[in-house]
Amino acid sequence: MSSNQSTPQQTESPSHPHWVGETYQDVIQFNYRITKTLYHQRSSFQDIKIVDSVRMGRMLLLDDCMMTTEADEFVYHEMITHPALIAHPKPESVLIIGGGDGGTVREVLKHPSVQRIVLAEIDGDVINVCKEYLPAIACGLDDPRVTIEVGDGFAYVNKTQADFDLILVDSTDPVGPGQILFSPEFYQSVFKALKPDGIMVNQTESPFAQSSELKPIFDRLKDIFPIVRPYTGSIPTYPFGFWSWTFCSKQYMPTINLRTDAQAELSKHTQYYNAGIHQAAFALPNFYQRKLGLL
Ligand code: SPD
Repeated sequence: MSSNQSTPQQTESPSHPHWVGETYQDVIQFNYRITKTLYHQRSSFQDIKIVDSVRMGRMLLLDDCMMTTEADEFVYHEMITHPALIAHPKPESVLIIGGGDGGTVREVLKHPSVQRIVLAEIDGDVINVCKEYLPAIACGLDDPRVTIEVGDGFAYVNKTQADFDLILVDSTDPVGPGQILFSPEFYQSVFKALKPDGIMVNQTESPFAQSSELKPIFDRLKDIFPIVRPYTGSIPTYPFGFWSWTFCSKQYMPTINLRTDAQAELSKHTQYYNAGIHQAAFALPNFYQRKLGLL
């Protein structure tokens, strides 16, 4: 969290001075009071902003969309990683698509069985900026087990065959450049890039998002993976504060035959994830089940 909660040093917009925010479908705004803009540049792919906020610490925004904050990043990064890593009997090789801030890498590195992590991130500027301004999140990126591939994640999985135990898709939202990472073609390539008992997890937006966004993604995943289980967690700085991921597996179920010893050891080093959260996260509220056509 920021220790500097004094007078703001820069303004962000004439209409909302000293605030940054995210607009959801032009009908809702989620705004945060900031003390300082630490970095703001356009890369070859997107607008990158790092600000220091009064309440949620430093924040990374890409194209004015909240990606991560120091205060609550642990929820997202623990939940995109640990359920699958604990459900797999021996995760050794992990591919992360996106995730240039490094938070997902940091969590995967908590698993001693993992020998190789490839991070395929399209925007090298995101990696460099996060290393400089969000070191507690990016701290694993220089680990010798990590290979960073700056380039198109879809192209990377396309040329990969049965190579990974896990593929974690830490994408932006399904608009603009991130849209391809929600396509049937991408999911098919991920399926091929996984070993015969591999697992994919992708971030799948808020259960409060419109059914027209959620159901097609769920249906596409079910067309390709035999086991598809959405799960949820609370992330205050993402729109609506309630988020989902989807566990997509060729063989292993998400809530049975877990590595409980590893889970207990891991829980000494997590802030959100534990054995109870693992099970509870896969229990879906009725409104969400209805949106997905499960009820
Ligand atoms: N609406 C925000 C979705 C962003 C998901 N990815 C965040 C990246 C954090 N590593």
